[in-house]
Amino acid sequence: MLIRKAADIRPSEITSERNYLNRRDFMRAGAIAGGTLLTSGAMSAVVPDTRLAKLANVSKSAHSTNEAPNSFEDISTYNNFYEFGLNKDDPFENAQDFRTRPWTIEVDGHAEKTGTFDFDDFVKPFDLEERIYRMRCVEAWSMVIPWVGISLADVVKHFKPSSKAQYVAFETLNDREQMPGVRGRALDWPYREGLTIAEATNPLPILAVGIYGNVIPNQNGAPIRLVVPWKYGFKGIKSIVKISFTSRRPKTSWNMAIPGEYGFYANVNPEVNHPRWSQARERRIGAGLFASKQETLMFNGYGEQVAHLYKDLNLRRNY
Ligand SMILES: Nc1nc2c(c(=O)[nH]1)N[C@H]1C(S)=C(S)[C@@H](COP(=O)(O)O)O[C@H]1N2
Ligand SMILES: [Mo]
Repeated sequence: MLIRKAADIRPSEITSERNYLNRRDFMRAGAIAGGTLLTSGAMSAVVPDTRLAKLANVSKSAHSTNEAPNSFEDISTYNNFYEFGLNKDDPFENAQDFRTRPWTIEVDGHAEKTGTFDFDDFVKPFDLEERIYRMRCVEAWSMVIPWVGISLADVVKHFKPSSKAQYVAFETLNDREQMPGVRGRALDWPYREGLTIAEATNPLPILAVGIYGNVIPNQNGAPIRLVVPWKYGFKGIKSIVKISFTSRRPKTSWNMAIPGEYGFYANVNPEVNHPRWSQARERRIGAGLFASKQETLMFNGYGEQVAHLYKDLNLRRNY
């Protein structure tokens, strides 16, 4: 993970690139709207990208923050998704034609229900909720994102894991043809992440399928990605194709790549600095070039809901 200079953010350039709608985009909008999750009809005025259909039956959540969400522009053009390139605007540039249908999710390991499920069938049993969460990247920037997603705890319970299932592991699609970053060796592909079963059944984590009430943009991890708001952003694995219930702690991508810098737990902690920079403060994307950094909160401000999970853990060692 690299730190980008503020000068790398170019909202003015991005705006002009977004304001086109070619024939293929139009056809894709039709194809997406045909999915069972979705309604046809008017697009939300706050979302300029007309390819992203509106999600139906989304309820509000008591877990949402009332902090102002970042703009759709910020959320969908300033991304980390190394499969599509290393610069913050690469995922926006390179993921436009990424195919997210048909899409299957394989569930395996220590659970009663396993198998390979079509994306729509996978999501259908669960309630769609809007969850407005802070996201704190380990690189010391942050955003507030109005996700739409399903409760990971509900998903885990649905597959009926056995007592052997101590962890939940996730994998991203690994497609050299569609993902230019996978042809490079920035990470050992596929991107992998994992949680303990206690973390995965906490009420906060979601599998997100939308942003701002609409289908999630490709560059944010379409069609389905993990969001764990009290952990550094890299735990939020994108474009998930596999979920495994394991008895052993799974290997996770950034821990494999640089174990001295990125741990398995990766709980947001302003008191434990990254070896190369402080984690005490963060730059809120969209706050303006002259805004001062804000203080980073323990567990990203979600301590009341999650601190109990770590009462027997040394948080300085298990960062
Ligand atoms: N598959 C995959 N998932 C990923 C990443 C990635 O490179 N590949 N980057 C992570 C990092 S470092 C962050 S901060 C978040 C960024 O999510 P966003 O672009 O939707 O804000 O995605 C995470 N999930
Ligand atoms: Mo990140």
